[in-house]
Amino acid sequence: MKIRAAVAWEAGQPLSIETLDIQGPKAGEVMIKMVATGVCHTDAFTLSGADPEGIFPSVLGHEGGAIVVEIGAGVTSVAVDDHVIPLYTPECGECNFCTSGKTNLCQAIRATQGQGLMPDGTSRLSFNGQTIYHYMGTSTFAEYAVVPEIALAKINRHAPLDKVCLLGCGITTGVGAVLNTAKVEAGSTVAVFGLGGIGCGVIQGAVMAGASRIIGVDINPDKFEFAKQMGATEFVNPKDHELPIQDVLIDLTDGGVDYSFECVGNVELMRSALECCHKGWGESVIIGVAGAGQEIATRPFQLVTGRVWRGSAFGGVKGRSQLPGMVDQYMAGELKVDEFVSHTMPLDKINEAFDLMHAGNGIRSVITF
Ligand code: NAD
Ligand code: AHE
Ligand code: ZN
Ligand code: ZN
Repeated sequence: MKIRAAVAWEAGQPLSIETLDIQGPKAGEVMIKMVATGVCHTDAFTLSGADPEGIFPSVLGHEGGAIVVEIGAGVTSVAVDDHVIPLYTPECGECNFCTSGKTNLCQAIRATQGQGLMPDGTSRLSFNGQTIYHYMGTSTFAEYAVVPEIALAKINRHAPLDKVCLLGCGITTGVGAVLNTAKVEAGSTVAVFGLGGIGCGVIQGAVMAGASRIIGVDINPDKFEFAKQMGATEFVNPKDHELPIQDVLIDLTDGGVDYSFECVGNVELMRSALECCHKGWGESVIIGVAGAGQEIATRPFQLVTGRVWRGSAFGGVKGRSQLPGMVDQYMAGELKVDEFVSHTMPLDKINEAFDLMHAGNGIRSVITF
């Protein structure tokens, strides 16, 4: 079948809209028709060439909302017409990661996913016979995608896919990092570094957890208004201060915050986020993704004296068992999603979504098909 897709031919170049060939689903696979997809900073990160796992040419995108159009042999958990969110963190329910009770990082298909391939080691996408690689097992910047069955969360069919697509990454990652990874307690003080889609998801999670103070940190003051709307109680712009930002936050909170979240992908900021935590108990969660070769540093004394450094992927959320419930929470008015959509545009304008992100304009762009 012929489909339109935004192809990343090489690092650092804009996406190019092409007509690709897509093969139907093999055993254990499902073909989905994309209704909408968000554009996450991780897509821009990979397109930039900084991702050690970046493969070109590929179809990027991992924040989709879609409808099942064809199932491969042996598929039982989804059927044609089901509404689904593709999962870059799948859930097989059987691997030792899934059964550990300690992580959402299912490893059943992680190796091939990282190689831009389906679990059988081949791609379903091509251009005039040339292989085009999958991305994060989802490749949502295309009219159709073929994904493994274990990488689909079946959701409420009444949920608007052009909104809940954002639960495929950004909002879920932020909210989940607070509730699942950090397990923030009521009354806690929280600092959020980076007030984009992820940071504002963190703010929403912190409000749900009953945090007493939620301090937003960003170098772009245009981000403060939406963050305030989400529940941030105060703001710090590092550009307004000569002192290191961790010292500013320690002064502001009488010794440091209970929890901090790095939602930028900047290794210097990761250090600040750790060091602004309270001696004895403060915990910092790294969510931002840093480029190839970059490393974090701090004095070990920071950890010896009780601060904790953690990381979180997809907010610690197990996609097939937990994401449908988050969609239902949204439908019940308990989770904000619509507000995160700043711009909506068709696939052929997708490079504008990347331009808006780089310009710091808005929170999320959604591509509709
Ligand atoms: P975004 O572009 O929407 O937001 C990033 C924000 O960081 C912007 O508001 C920007 O002004 C701010 N910022 C940049 N430099 C800063 C600095 N030095 N100090 C303070 N603020 C600064 O990006 P996003 O989509 O929210 O993604 C944020 C990060 O999270 C990215 O690194 C992305 O790859 C990563 N991410 C990780 C996961 C995960 O599962 N771990 C999931 C999604 C995204
Ligand atoms: N491929 C990169 C790391 C990219 C990364 O950390 N991805 C996050 C999701 S970001 C979504 O916007 C993730 O889930 N990581 C866990 C995993 O298994 O990929 C690298 O550094 O190699
Ligand atoms: Zn993402
Ligand atoms: Zn698994």
